[in-house]
Amino acid sequence: AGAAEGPGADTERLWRLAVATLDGNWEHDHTVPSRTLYPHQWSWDSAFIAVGLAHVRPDRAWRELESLFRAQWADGRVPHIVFNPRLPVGAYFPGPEFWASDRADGAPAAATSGLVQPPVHALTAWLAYRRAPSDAARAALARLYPRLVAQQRYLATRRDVGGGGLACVVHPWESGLDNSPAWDGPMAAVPADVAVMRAYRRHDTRHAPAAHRPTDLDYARYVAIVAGYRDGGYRDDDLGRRHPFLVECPLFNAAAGAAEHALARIAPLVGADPGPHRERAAGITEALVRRLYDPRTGTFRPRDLRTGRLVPARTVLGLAPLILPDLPAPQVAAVVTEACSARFGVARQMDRPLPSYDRTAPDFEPLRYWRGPSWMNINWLVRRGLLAHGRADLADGLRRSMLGLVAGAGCHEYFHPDTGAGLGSPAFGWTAALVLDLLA
Ligand code: 9YW
Repeated sequence: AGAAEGPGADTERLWRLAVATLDGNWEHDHTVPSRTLYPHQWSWDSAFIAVGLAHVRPDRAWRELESLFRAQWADGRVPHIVFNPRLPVGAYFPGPEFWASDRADGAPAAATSGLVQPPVHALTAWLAYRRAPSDAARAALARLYPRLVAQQRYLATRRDVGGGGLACVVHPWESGLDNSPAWDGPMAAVPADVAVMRAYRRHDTRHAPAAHRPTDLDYARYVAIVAGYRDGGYRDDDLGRRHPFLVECPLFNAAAGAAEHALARIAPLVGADPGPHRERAAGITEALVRRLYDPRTGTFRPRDLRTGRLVPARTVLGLAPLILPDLPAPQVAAVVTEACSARFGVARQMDRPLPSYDRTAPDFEPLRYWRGPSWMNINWLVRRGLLAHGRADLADGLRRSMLGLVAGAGCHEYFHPDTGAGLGSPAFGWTAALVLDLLA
């Protein structure tokens, strides 16, 4: 695209498209992932979006993060959805009435979900600051710092159900990769009745083809897990005995480790001690290698705490530990090998986009959400990881592949991993934000 006008013209066109997408999704103090599919505020979306905003509207980057953290719970959890009270009842399913955060101890004034998402916020706050440092940015960082620390403390204490130094996710939604094949095993053990879903109306399938989304059985289980957690007041004590889904995820924990590295950089700017962050970062990296690395296959894979075993599926989640600057050399080499294998196809010159799942697997589904399609946020994290470990050659291949997707299809939510066709929402917040970061 744009070849006739030259690369400069194409860059200009993508830049304008991305800025227009972010502006169109801006909603008084945050950016919606999508006006149609996701009309409220989502946690890790806001984190990625802040990186893009820092390039064009730095004040909004801080408003984005601060509005999210205003909805932090007393125990430190940052909810995965903050509901916009200006929207009508029924604007999203499951909505505030289903989550009933107003009935839970320690919930904020705003209506929120009771789940979390991967803690990429400290990393992106640091990157936003570095991109546009100013007195106002430093003041915002100083206000955010104790909240970012509380977020980490929540995960390191209440969520270390396995007792091995990693946080567990209690719902596939917490992983950010809802219907990843990684969750098939753990999800199969969750009792649920598809008939329950008939009492509700799904929101996503009103705006996107059902074949591109999780199934009704997936949704029945999503809802059942939330209902149980909610009915226990979203308390985390005793989860090991009573909760049906408990998994240690390599991406989630790599994000937590990267957060400690970022907090170590932020701390001196706000008059705090970086030492404890460095120690915690080292602890998370060590625990990730010890608990989620499988030397037999040379991969990182989630651990199902209900069975004690690593899940068999090889998904893009396993590439995420590369974002840890202190990942030991043998694991770096193994992850790069996995990334460059036929499963994921990362290369200096990529012939196809990075998929979310092993493209050689028999159950690879190029259209269905996190079971094959290519996603910009994951590409962006893997690219950062490659840069952190001296693989600028591969990072550059990934960058060109990412820009090619958006040049060809626009700021879609996800992309067909063979053809690059746009899927899901056509005006998606983090896609726009991360494209700006690539272009800048
Ligand atoms: C949900 C908003 C969210 C993303 C998730 C994605 C999907 C649905 O949409 O989740 O209810 O959480 O899987 O990663 O944050 O874009």
